[in-house]
Amino acid sequence: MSVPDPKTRLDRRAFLKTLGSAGATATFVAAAAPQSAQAATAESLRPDIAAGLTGGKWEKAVALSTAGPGGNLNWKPGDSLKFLPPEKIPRGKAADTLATLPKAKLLTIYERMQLSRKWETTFKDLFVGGKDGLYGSFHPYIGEEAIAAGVMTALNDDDFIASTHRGHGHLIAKGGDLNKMSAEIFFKETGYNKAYGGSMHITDMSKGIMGMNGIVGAGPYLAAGAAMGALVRGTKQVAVVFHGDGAANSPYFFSAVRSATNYKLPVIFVIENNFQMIGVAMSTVTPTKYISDYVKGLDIPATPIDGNDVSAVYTMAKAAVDRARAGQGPSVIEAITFRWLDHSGFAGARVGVDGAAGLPYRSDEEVRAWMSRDPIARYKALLLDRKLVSPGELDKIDADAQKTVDDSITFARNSKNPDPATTALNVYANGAVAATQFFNRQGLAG
Ligand SMILES: Cc1ncc(C[n+]2csc(CCOP(=O)(O)OP(=O)(O)O)c2C)c(N)n1
Repeated sequence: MSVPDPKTRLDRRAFLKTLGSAGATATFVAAAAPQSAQAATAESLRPDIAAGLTGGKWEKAVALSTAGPGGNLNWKPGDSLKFLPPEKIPRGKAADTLATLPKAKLLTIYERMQLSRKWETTFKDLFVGGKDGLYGSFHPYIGEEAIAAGVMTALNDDDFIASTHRGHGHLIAKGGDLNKMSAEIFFKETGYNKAYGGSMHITDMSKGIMGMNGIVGAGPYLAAGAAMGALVRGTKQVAVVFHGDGAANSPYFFSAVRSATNYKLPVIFVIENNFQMIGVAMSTVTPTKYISDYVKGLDIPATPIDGNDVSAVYTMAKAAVDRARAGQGPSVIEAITFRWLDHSGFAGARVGVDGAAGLPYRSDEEVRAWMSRDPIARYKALLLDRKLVSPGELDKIDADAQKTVDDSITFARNSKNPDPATTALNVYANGAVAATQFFNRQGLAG
């Protein structure tokens, strides 16, 4: 069996063949990358995978996450993330463009990024601290806030968004209601879904929020459909779908982008490339260096940008929105970013500490490097460096944002649990009939 040489560009076919013959289904595998910080021993992998990858001559193995971002071996050692400038203060044309926005808008961007960060951080502390007995899925967006904030700044209130399982930041950036969202996480009757949805089903059509969505890859068609509706009605509304790098590998993404290009739909595909799909190494599923390369050939704008720089996100989103409203069709924006915490829940997180450590599919060094590119700190530095706002104004927003978050949690705690009699209501099927049928099948009908 031939073994791909990980020191050079990966031979994907050989690699996947090797993986297949080793019976591996995914996750992180091993390669020799001398710059690695997090070494995994051969013993820590399934022996058949280890033997398959090394031809039995195992010497030293390291997690793939260090060979390229997220373990994407289409990156060669020494490649740099040119779209992630090392500077702490974003500069250049995008920053100049953002700086022309009215001050109130600049402050709203900052406020919504902080609300998102503080709301999720507070919930992280509540989940980890365990006092409120919280349970259920919670996919944190911490570290990715500039994407939602930048895109939403380019949208009108009546534009549509389709969100993901990682959707709290999208809702907050579009002006959603924190009280109702907190109450939903507490499963109280005052929640967005009256306690029956939880984090992944929050929807607010009054704000054009077509819903968070637990089905990976479902968003592209929802947004394309909303865009088609807007086109037919002639309303000039635009639809945006946010989704991850993993979802971009779904057939729905390809199909929706192709159809949207064909019909020149006013839709924007925003790929939040955080290089992580739960714990799957990108090398096993991603055949290109950039996800946006997937749509080459359609002749639509498809650009990787620094997703941790709100000025880059806003400027690119504004161009895409203008193009969509002018009837020129869709765009793809690949916002490069990183999530600080675990995929879902809070493994490796501690109360009062940012980021999660010790997760098996990434190195702590990688996490620290990305945390040093904190999108909020960088936006704050930009605002202050250009004297667009005063430090006192930002301090007040910080304090007010924390109070709003805390108030929403008090609201949730003080709300009632749902009445069990409402269980079968608010479902698409006729709830009462469906419940009767269910109880009959179970032999429980009274
Ligand atoms: C259709 C479907 N397949 C699989 C899953 C399980 N799943 C939940 S999140 C996830 C990874 C998604 O990765 P990505 O799209 O990159 O988003 P991220 O979590 O990184 O934000 C998977 C496979 C699912 N929810 N839906």
